[in-house]
Amino acid sequence: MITPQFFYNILKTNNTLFFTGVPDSLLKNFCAYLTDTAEQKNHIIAANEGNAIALAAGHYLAKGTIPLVYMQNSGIGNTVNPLLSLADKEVYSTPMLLMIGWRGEPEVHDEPQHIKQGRVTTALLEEMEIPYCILDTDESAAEKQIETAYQTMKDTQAPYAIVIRKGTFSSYTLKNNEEVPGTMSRESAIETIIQNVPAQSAFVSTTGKASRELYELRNKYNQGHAADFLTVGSMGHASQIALGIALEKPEKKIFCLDGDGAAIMHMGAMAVIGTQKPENLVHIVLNNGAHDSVGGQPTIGRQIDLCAIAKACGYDETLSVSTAEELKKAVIQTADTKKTVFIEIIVTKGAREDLGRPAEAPCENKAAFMKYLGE
Ligand SMILES: Cc1ncc(C[n+]2csc(CCOP(=O)(O)OP(=O)(O)O)c2C)c(N)n1
Repeated sequence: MITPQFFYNILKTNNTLFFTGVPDSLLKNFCAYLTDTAEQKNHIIAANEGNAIALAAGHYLAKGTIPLVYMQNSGIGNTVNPLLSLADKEVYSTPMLLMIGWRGEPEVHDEPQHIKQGRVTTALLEEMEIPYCILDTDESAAEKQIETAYQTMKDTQAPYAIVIRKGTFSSYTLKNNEEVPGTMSRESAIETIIQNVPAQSAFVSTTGKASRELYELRNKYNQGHAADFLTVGSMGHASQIALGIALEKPEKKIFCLDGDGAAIMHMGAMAVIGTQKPENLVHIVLNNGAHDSVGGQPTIGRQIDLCAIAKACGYDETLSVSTAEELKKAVIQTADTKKTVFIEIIVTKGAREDLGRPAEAPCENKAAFMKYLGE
């Protein structure tokens, strides 16, 4: 195993002093070390991975030193355009070190949404003509690989990727673990919601633990899972899935259970919802100020006014709640309103240790959900 400190020090020796990206569970020990060690202004958690490439490019333009961009492999899709335009050697030729967590590595057990992404990860890099290595877990071998990475970037003036397997970094516990105020847990908020929505409502839930909690709560209340589309991948897109359904099924209330990290990742979606104004869509953001599902790294969710953003985008009604009573009232009210509603729920970080995962495959979820929508 490699210590996060060892990896960080080699980057520092090579004058990499600016770090940006979107967190990943496989990189959480390194990201935690980064949060504790790098100057705050030199470590920026980006809204999405494509933005991280652009931020890194801006840093390079201004400073001329090679930045690091970290991401889960599921974020590669968000980077393809800026990598092939902004960074590519046939366009602006911008060197940057990419650090990619390899979920779904072949032969390593993982969740359904990671299997294909994991299988094609290195092939995607090859197609984009981005040289890469798979980081060795032996420190001296890893050091040589990183030297090769920097030498290649000097020669090509273009990106180089380091692919990180599960278990590559030794554990590191974040010291600067900022408290995020709140009283209600995400799971209890979801429980309050599903107990108070109108009959025949449908749900689209976001990537990560929110969907797992919704799934477990349906089991707890013997409600079945047909009313829920669990967006296991496609982070940041749940609200547009919900919009697509809401426009087609005006007689059904559609609830989107979003995360703050996910909503911020593709925030333009809110502008489209606010201008389409479906009268049956309730967009709920469970705001814990964190990327809780991949290690609790901070988001800017608590530093911005999500309700004001929704209002400015054209949502008819917006409100922020932080207690179960307020939430219950807000959800019950949606039954009779013919409006586009936005609800921010202030929730705490963290989840149950024994949180399960859906037993059905995504395609089974889709088939049952489509049948439910058709009824
Ligand atoms: C494009 C993409 N980037 C990164 C990830 C990894 N990822 C999965 S869940 C998650 C955090 C989501 O944060 P938020 O929406 O705030 O929900 P929370 O986990 O806090 O409930 C991340 C970064 C991903 N699945 N897809």
